[in-house]
Amino acid sequence: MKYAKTLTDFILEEERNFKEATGSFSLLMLYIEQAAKVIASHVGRSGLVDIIGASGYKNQSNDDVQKLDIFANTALTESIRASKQAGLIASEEMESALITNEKNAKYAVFFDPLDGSSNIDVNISIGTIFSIYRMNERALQKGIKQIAAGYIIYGPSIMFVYTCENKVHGFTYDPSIGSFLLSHENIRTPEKGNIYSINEAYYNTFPQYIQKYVQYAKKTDMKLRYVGSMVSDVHRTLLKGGVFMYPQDTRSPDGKLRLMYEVNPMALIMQNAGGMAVCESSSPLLIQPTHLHERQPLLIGSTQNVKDILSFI
Ligand code: AHM
Ligand code: MG
Repeated sequence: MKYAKTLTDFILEEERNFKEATGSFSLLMLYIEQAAKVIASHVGRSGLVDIIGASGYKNQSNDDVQKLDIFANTALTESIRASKQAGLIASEEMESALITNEKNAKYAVFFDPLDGSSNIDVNISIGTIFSIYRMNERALQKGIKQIAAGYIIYGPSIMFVYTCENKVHGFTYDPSIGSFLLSHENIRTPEKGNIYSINEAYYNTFPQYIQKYVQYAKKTDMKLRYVGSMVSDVHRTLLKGGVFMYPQDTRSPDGKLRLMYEVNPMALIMQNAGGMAVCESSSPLLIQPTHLHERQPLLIGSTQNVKDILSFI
């Protein structure tokens, strides 16, 4: 039987490659992995809520179930706190950042606990996104300072994808043993793909260069795919190539996606897989965030496809 490396093995092995490693980062990652499993198990039973009722769901403290995105937020926050490695925790579901009492903690963690949560009711893939920085006097650092970022996709199979040290790896959950197994080592996104992904219903509100690109795409052999769940759309783009777009438009001049929880972690993953991400014309990773819940437009995917869009500016 072939030995399959688990995410836990992998994280610990990576740690051994760093002479100065103290184990602190690995510990944080292992607690995030644990929270991902708890969230996955709840997401997997979300359709049963009307049948078995709220009492079918208990969290670790035995409280009754909350809305799934609030549950995911609590599960991640509690798990990251329990690791004692984070000095700052912030999420799309929290009004302000949580400063923990861990004085020597080295890391700051930002996350979107359940992205695309409007898709839960109709059994469409959703995800969790996280982003890790070193603690700094400045709570909001540029995306380029992320030391790791990742997402968990709750789809037909559950995957944990993360980037650290310029590499992107994917792990698929095996429920029979309760572990994520290395299934996609060193993911490289294709240089060019034939799928574009955008909510075309907003076409009339898009900036002109996006409208021109969409018109151009329709004249090529490109296909349109849009799940409306960013983790799913970006995951497909990462593996198959192409481009995902959530531009600014006249309804939302800054776009919809949040810089700290959605745009920056995905941009780092895509960049480290050899792809490209831009806000309008430059990398979101270079933006100095001005507030926690800041939004930014995003074009992300295969380098050639992103460049094609920029050529219409
Ligand atoms: P959310 O964080 O409230 O779930 O919103 C983000 C989601 C993304 O997953 C997705 O790409 C986008 O909203 C879809 O928005 P729209 O319905 O405008 O196309
Ligand atoms: Mg979100």
